[in-house]
Amino acid sequence: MHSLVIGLGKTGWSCINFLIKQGQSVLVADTREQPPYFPQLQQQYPDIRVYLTELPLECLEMVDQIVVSPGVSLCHPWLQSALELNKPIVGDVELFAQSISSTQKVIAITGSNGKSTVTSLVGEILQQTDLKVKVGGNLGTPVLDLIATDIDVYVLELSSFQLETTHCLNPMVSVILNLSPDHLDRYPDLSAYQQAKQRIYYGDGVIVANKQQALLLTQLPQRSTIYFGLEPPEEGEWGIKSDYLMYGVQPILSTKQLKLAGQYNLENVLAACALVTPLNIPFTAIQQGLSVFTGLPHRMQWVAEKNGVTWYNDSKSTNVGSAIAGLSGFEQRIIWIAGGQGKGMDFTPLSEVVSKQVKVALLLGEMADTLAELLAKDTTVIKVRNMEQAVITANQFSEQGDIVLLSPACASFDQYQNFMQRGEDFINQVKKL
Ligand code: UMA
Ligand code: ADP
Repeated sequence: MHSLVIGLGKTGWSCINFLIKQGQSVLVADTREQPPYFPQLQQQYPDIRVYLTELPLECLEMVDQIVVSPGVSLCHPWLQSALELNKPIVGDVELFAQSISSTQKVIAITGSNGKSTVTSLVGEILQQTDLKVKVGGNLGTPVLDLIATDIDVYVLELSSFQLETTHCLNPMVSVILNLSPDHLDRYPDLSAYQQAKQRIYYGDGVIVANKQQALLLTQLPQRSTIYFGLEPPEEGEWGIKSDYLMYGVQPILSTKQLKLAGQYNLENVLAACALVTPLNIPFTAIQQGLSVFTGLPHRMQWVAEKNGVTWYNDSKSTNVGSAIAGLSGFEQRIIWIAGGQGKGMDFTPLSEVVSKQVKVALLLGEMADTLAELLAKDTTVIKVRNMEQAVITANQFSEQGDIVLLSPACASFDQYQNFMQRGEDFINQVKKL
């Protein structure tokens, strides 16, 4: 079998290692001049042919399958040519699905926001049991690097990009947490983005569904479904009643014992509970897991309190929906740092919450002008050059009782390598004050 791996980032590198171990012959291509794993490839596999920026058609003709990384759109001319040649196109998650044993279970999580939080929460809950568990996917560790024979359950965060090239993953249980516009630079419209996410329902496993998400509810397959929502639940559902997390009529945990703040995190917690339900684990494991989980860095992370002003890093807020959720979570006035790469999103839905909550908007990156023009009617807007200037300006404007929140509503790639680097920059600038 000859495979062409397209993309030499984290995923591509995991695919190359996996395919070589399987005894396959591999070619590699990347549209970039200097892809991240090029040095490792040259060192470990000096004989593998690599095509950078250009790919001759003969390469596509000569291989049996294309293994494409999530960062490369299926609309890219290389993939379009592959489709014309009827070459099978798969992603790393498909290779994973074909390789794991039928006794190994998969919990699959997608959605526009909350994926990483829910994936980690499910992992934390299952750590409290005897099950052998691995957690990864879009969260950071490529799925192929998780595979081991002794694993009982894989907990996978899956992006729409990964799902597009996945054909036979049959999760024991899967969820689309929520849907709001994102990645509209890759999809023609919201519906196409949703269709990519719907692929998570493939197979015959249990579905977990969010009762708050009307659009998603209309497109659920007719199968065994566990619902969750913020109201008191019906039998077999997860919900909230009088500040208690409930499974049907059974109280499980007081919400006061949760270390995660914000209404949207209650939804995340309920989703995690619903996802582990088919495993029939003891409720004590759920209680323990939920009460020790303090959240992930760069998601509404407390950074500092100075002169009565509290600073939060929500750098992972990379779309309009997550920024609205973040801003709505506070009663105090917010000095808001936002901007970055816009991914084709419509930012107008921000206006309402910005006019209510935001005292000053400090705008940076590629979207600074667009956001400033849109939001000038709703609040005071100031364009800033970089994070340092954003933090210094936020400090000047802040008064006792205010919140300073980095919740960019945009991707970071115009100024940073990723959202983590952006969050670290923010934290360091705050420390410098
Ligand atoms: N790229 C090119 N040319 C190529 C290949 C990649 O320009 O030939 C660019 C992409 O457009 C992208 C970047 O390189 O900007 C990285 O793409 P990649 O496919 O090489 O990414 P990996 O390093 O393999 O990381 C991917 C996920 N990245 C993306 O989907 C963009 C990581 O999710 C994931 O953790 C990792 O696989 C392991 O599964 C990151 C992400 O931003 C966190 N995901 C998006 C999101 O959450 O919104 C979907
Ligand atoms: P994802 O992996 O889908 O990006 P994360 O758990 O990393 O999700 O959270 C990213 C950001 O989205 C958080 O920083 C927060 O602002 C917001 N968020 C988290 N959960 C939700 C949710 N259930 N609904 C809306 N926004 C959310």
